[in-house]
Amino acid sequence: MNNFLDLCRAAIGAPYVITNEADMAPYLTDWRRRFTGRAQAILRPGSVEEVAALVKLCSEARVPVVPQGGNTGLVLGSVPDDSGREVVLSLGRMNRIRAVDVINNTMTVDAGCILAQIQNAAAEAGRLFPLSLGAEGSCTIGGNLSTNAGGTGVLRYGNTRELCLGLEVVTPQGEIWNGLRGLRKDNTGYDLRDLFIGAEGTLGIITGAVIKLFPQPKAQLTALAAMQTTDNALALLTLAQQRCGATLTGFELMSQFCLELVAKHYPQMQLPFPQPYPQYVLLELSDSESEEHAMETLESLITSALEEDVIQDAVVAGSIAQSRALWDLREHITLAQADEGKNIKHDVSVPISRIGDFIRETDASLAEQFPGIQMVTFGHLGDGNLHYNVSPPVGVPADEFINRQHEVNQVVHDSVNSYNGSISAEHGLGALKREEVKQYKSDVEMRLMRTIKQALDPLQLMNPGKVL
Ligand code: FAD
Ligand code: 2HG
Ligand code: ZN
Repeated sequence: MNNFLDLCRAAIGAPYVITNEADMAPYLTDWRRRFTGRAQAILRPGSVEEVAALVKLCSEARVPVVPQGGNTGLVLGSVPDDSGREVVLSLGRMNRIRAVDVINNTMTVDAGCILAQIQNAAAEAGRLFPLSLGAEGSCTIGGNLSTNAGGTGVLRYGNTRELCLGLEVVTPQGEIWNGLRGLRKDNTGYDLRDLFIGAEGTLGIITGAVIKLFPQPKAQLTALAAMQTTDNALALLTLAQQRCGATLTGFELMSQFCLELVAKHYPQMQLPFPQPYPQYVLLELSDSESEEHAMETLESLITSALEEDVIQDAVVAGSIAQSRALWDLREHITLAQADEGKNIKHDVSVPISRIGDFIRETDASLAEQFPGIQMVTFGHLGDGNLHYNVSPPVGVPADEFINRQHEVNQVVHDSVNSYNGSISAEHGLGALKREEVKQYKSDVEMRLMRTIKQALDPLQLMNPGKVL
């Protein structure tokens, strides 16, 4: 027996080596339906030892490997190319919560655990795992770590990198590195964990992690505030940070156009205001004292913001259902824009203080060069991270518009660069932004990244064509 796929079958069991077209299909197309690749097979190992065995076989046969979690990535990182040579290694079967330590405030998990499953396990243990994003019902912690995902709690709890204390990784040679340490302090040399976090599967396969847990807040309140401009939204952020300190756990910006898209595609979701306003901010407060304390803080913030003319109107959710309804508006923007048709995404960050200027200047340049272009601007304002997305002008076919993606990106990303910002704040580079990033990183930075890749993966078998 020396056929590569037969060896894979022997290593993990024939049912877990998928080669038939219909069963492979969901693994080959990305979430945005921008690309469909081909693969020799989808491999579905059930343990770290099986991952290691498969990676060794891939290394011996020189078969490139594309690690995949929930396949919710937005930058073409989790799907194979169209050569048909690659295999997709899906972590989906590795979905065990391995241990919970409530005194150390840590949880040890398999990389294939779905984020929502981890949030629920933390809640059952009386703790909070604060990573939260629209795809949480299907993305995996391995994918979150590999993209260093952001989400809506970064303002208070940091990116996924900040939520991870230890990793277990299968190296490109098929060795197992057990770095599952639940330590807050460990200065014993280079931080290998931080190399694998955000590497988008190009340096190895994350198979397990020790993640941080937090106390559950006593009360969580959500409010939606309406305002005229993004400068008003920034003024509200400063006010909220002064008044609420660490209790401010969410601060999300959305334009009226974003919410119109949501209302168009999800008519059951309605805006709670009698009239439209140009901008909205969704605020979340998490209070460790009491519901009353949280409500007092929030109401006093809103009263001051109204008095100072920073905001024009606001609603505070009076129940969990109302809070969910407000968050649903925010979390359906991506879905509504996808329902509307193909679009161009820009996941950018600039210093928070410059966001108003960035939007004004870049909106004007785009409007001049692409008349009628429709801006779908929203995002994690508290982190300086905008989803500065664009949809085609009315009447222009999506494919025609997408053909001009390069020109549109150039305008947006040059502007981001002039503000010393980043062209990928939280989604990663994948295959989509791999070439573009070279324009904005120095030769030294690119060379250091290539040196690391070469040292860890000299055969270039781990997710080739992604990131670098
Ligand atoms: P995949 O899509 O399967 O993979 C993503 C990348 O990680 C690929 O390069 C893949 O090769 C690699 N990878 C996956 N698993 C492993 C592993 N175990 N070891 C090594 N490499 C691996 N992202 C945000 O940051 N913030 C958001 O708010 C956010 N909201 C979203 C909302 C929606 C509706 C959608 C569809 C996506 C959103 N995303 C967001 C993007 C996406 O959900 C995240 O990037 C998520 O972390 C990807 O997880 P996944 O398991 O689906 O990974
Ligand atoms: C979000 O914040 C995600 O909702 C997706 O990062 C953003 O649709 C997007 O561009
Ligand atoms: Zn986001």
